[in-house]
Amino acid sequence: MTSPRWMILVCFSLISVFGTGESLTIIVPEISNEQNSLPAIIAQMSRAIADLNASHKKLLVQQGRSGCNCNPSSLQACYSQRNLANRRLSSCNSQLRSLVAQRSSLLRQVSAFRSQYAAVVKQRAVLQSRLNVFTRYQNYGWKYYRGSFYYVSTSTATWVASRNYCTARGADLVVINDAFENNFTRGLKRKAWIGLYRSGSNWRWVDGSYLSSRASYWAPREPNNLGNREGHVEIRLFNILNSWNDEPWTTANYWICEKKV
Ligand SMILES: *[C@@H]1O[C@H](CO)[C@@H](O)[C@H](O)[C@H]1NC(C)=O
Ligand SMILES: *[C@@H]1O[C@H](CO)[C@@H](O)[C@H](O)[C@H]1NC(C)=O
Ligand SMILES: [Ca+2]
Ligand SMILES: [Ca+2]
Repeated sequence: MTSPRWMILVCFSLISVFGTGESLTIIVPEISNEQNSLPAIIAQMSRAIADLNASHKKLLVQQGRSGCNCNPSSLQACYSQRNLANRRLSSCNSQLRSLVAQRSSLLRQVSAFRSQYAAVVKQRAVLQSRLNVFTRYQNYGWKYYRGSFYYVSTSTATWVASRNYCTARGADLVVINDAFENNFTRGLKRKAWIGLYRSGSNWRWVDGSYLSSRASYWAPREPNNLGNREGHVEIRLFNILNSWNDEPWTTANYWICEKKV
């Protein structure tokens, strides 16, 4: 988690407003370590800008005056006083501009920080809920492999009862998405139900997707729909890559659940 570093480095910028002993102290706050004090920094900065603005106005008035009552005999002194006033005015001006720029840059940083912070909070919640799911299935004793937890049953049941077991635990019968997952599930070495069934003239997975020809692993001469009764799929020949068979749903098989995490 980034925590922008803010610090109230207090920089006393002494701006002498006028030659005759009058001076103005303006506190210019700068960035440092304490994010908490950001609103305070911005308030201080606004005050400093107001102060500077006020002295700017004084200078303008003073400059106008110094142009007036010039006695021709001391014209030289009058000019130099006026030049001095001009220089002070322009220095005051540039400090004012720089303070205003600093303040808006600070405001931009604050808003960037706020949105970063909100994003981090959101991410944290997502991570926390994923972690909860991980912990839950790990505690059930399910096996983790490439983004899912798997359960292989220790008893046998029909396809429908097997599926009910999985859905009651927030999971479903396994959906075999690729060759890795096919190898993994047959590696469990059980004649087991998977989440594939006949839907009209198609084969469909329990997640609603249709069987893709790129990732189907039918055993030789399957699916054969023997006796026109075979609408559900088991891993049968788990020792070979192409291991699936269609089978009547009432057969008692082991089963494999999958929970994506
Ligand atoms: C300075 O004050 C005037 C009014 O007194 C205001 O219009 C102006 O915006 C101020 N300038 C800054 C930079 O705050
Ligand atoms: C799956 O196992 C077969 C051997 O049974 C192997 O030829 C193939 O490369 C494996 N596929 C993957 C993606 O591991
Ligand atoms: Ca899967
Ligand atoms: Ca068959």
